[in-house]
Amino acid sequence: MKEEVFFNEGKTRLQIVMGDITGQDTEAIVNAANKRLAPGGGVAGAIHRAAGPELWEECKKLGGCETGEAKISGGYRLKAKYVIHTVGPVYNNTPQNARDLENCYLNSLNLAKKHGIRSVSFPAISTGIFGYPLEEAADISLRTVIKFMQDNDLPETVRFVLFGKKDYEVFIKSLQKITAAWDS
Ligand code: AR6
Repeated sequence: MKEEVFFNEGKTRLQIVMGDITGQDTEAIVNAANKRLAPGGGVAGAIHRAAGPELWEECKKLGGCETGEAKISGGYRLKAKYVIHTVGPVYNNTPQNARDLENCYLNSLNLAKKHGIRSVSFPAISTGIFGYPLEEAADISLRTVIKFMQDNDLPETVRFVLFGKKDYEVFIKSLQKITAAWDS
């Protein structure tokens, strides 16, 4: 698997990889869910298929999830012990979209921290069916995660898993832009 490790301060590190999130060996994977936490399409459908029907059985009991918030469940047949479900914003080009997207990452990371989770994989939340432009989403997602990792010891590893070469390259470019601004 292609891997770019960029941020390595103390114990924390950020990885950007190309691949399928359902096969990741991090302790938790994050699901780009809908408010009912139902299987649906996209990455949510893939996670539910790979985890098995027990995941939906548990999700039914979690009481849904609002935009920007996060809930945690078991991982069942996944390698990951936990699934963190977060609901991204449906893109409509308002400032609230960015705040909601940021909150998805912050609430997911805080939940991981609270459960002592050391490694977590994220998909590019909202950039599929919910229509968030990838470049904008990459910038917000990376900045939010980097800031969190600078301020917290857990999770130690955060992995972005991009589904295809184009998305992977957008994230790498976005990261280069962010780090270049630090150096200048
Ligand atoms: N691994 C990693 N990334 C994936 C995978 C995978 N297996 N499959 C898709 N992606 P989306 P959203 C990427 O549409 O935009 C669902 O039906 C995909 O290429 O899954 O937040 C839910 O139930 C894209 O870059 O999530 C909601 O109703 C990213 O994951 C709604 O879609 C997110 O795409 C959520 O929409």
